[in-house]
Amino acid sequence: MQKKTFNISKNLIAKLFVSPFFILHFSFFILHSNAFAQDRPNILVIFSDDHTQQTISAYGSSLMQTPNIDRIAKEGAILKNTFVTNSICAPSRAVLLTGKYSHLNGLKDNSPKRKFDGAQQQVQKLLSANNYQTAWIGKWHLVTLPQGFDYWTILPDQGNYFQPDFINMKKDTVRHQGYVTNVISDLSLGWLDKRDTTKPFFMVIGEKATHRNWMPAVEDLGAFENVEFPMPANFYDDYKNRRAALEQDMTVDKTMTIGDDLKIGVNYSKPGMFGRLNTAEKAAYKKYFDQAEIEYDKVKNDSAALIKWKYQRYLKDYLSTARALDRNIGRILKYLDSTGLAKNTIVVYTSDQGFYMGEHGWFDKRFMYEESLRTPFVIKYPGKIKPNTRVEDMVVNIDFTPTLLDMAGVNIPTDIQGKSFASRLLTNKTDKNWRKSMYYHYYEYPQPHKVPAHFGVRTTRYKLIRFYGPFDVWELYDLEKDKTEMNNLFGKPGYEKITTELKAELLKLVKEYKDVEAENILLKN
Ligand code: SGN
Ligand code: CA
Repeated sequence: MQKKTFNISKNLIAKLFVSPFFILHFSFFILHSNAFAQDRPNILVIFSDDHTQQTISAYGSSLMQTPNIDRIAKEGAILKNTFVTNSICAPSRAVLLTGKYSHLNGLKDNSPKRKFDGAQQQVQKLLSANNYQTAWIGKWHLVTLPQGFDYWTILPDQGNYFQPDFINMKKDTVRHQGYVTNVISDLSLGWLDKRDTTKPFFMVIGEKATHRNWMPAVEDLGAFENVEFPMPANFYDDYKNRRAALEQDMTVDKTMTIGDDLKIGVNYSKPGMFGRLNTAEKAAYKKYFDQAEIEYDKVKNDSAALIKWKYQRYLKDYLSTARALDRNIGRILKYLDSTGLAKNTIVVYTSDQGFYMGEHGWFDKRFMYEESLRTPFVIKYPGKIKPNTRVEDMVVNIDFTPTLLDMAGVNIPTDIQGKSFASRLLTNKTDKNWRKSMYYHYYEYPQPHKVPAHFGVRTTRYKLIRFYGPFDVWELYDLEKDKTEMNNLFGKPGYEKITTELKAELLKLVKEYKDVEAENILLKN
């Protein structure tokens, strides 16, 4: 009996070997793996802060044009459904470095007490071990200093928009003259110029833009002066049936300040972010914001008019910082073109998470709702990724690192929780086995912004969220019928079956990703 089985399988194997199907796939595999291993690409990741899809024209935004980000998408791929695991800065950076969820990489929130363990496995170390030269330049925000990079120079904490300080590898703090986005590009291009050209490079450019308090470069003051931005339909959300949304402290109306955020009546001689402007910058800021103050004075005693004015001012400043960001991305792309590096360099543009541009009346991020759950992701790799590739599959930021390792021909360690989507990008075919749901877990409560801790699951159609901490509540959304997540369906008649299914999916993901804290909460009720 055993012998017969062996004969059959031997026969089958022999047939398979000569089948055109096998030859095609085998030769594809050989070509594919050799292309990666022999000619390792350079990898450049431009990682911005709080830059959201709603403000990027490649994602369909009409708020502004972002020609250089769009160029990456046009020459390569745009990922339409990219999500983060924990919508906040330092945790997202830790996910990028490790390819693991916060509960495993150890960085659950932005608290300065929670230090990132740099001794752990990280993408730059894996690439270094495969002959890469590695660098991180710009915002870092992980409290402990970078480990495993050949070169780094980082902003302390959040950094400053003007005359930013940088901590260098000698641990000295050095002040640079200029606007932060320009300075970060200068330092990045400077490193590229002096790098060891015998090795491929991996560089992350950590941008400060478009983070609060949205200080534009002098040349971008007034860039959106005559524009009236449409307010999102749910700007005046009353948070009905959504206890956590009612709890938050991140509204344009109440949380956003007239002074530091909207730059009215600020003291330019006090040390701090405005005190850092040089004489010419102070004069330009004063001239521009004195004019804005005239408009403010007209509306300050009329709450309905004031909130509209705040919204317009918020967008003007945020989008102006995005303008300098996009312009600097253009500068970096031009450098790659002019040095001939472009043809063998993978360029990724992404952000640590999305952001609210007035949806639900908010700025900031944190919630598992669409605007902050999503993050932009565009990538080009000339000759390998077809121009204008559109990926609709659900990609999560744990997938970034394994994908880059895969493209570099480096083995993906089995403890990395993300999956490579390299073959999706290179073949332009949808993988039927790709994930159909994603898992999210946010922790930082109460300060700042009072968003209760929560975790949840998102499928292509539904989202189930479990808030915990100050109160235990569930939320359920049908994203097909309710794109802006205004109608919490949890507990409503007719939704019992889908709720049970989503709870089972959530428990499955929690177990798969080894999130013991969430598992214990789910098992209790
Ligand atoms: C600062 C901001 C917050 C922001 C956090 C985290 N306040 O504390 O609004 O949520 O950073 O942002 S500010 O008054 O100092 O601007 S993150 O992008 O680093 O996660
Ligand atoms: Ca951020």
